[in-house]
Amino acid sequence: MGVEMGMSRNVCGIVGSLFVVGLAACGADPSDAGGGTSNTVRGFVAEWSVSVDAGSAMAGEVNFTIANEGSIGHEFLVVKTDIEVGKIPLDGDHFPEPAEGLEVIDEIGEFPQGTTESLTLMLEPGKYQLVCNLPGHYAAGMHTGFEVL
Ligand SMILES: [Cu+2]
Repeated sequence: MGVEMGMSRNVCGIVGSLFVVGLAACGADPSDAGGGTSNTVRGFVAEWSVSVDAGSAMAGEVNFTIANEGSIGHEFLVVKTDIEVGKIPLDGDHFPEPAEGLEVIDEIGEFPQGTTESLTLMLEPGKYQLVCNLPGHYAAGMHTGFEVL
């Protein structure tokens, strides 16, 4: 799975979350799972984005395999929150953990560029954000929405 594919899938996922029709259209094309539902999620972190190849998963065990495609270290947090994507209130250059209105389910701690890490979690239904909360990184765009159905 290439980087460029992951990026396009992420865009599709955002559209799909806004429009049910878009979600169906994305799911219909087997070459583009963006916006689709999968409990085996692949993606990458880089400056300055978090991108995954599925927009949602079914409640239960979800595996995230995340490559650091950037040129510096990043982390990968799975945050359960109803706060709008990208709008978690910051305290300085990052958001506090814990904080009101969000729950950090688990994380891949900072891992080096060029490496891939995996994280398997039991997730309950709800809205999530997949983010990097290193200083300045969330504000720079390292966040994407994810939903557990
Ligand atoms: Cu980062």
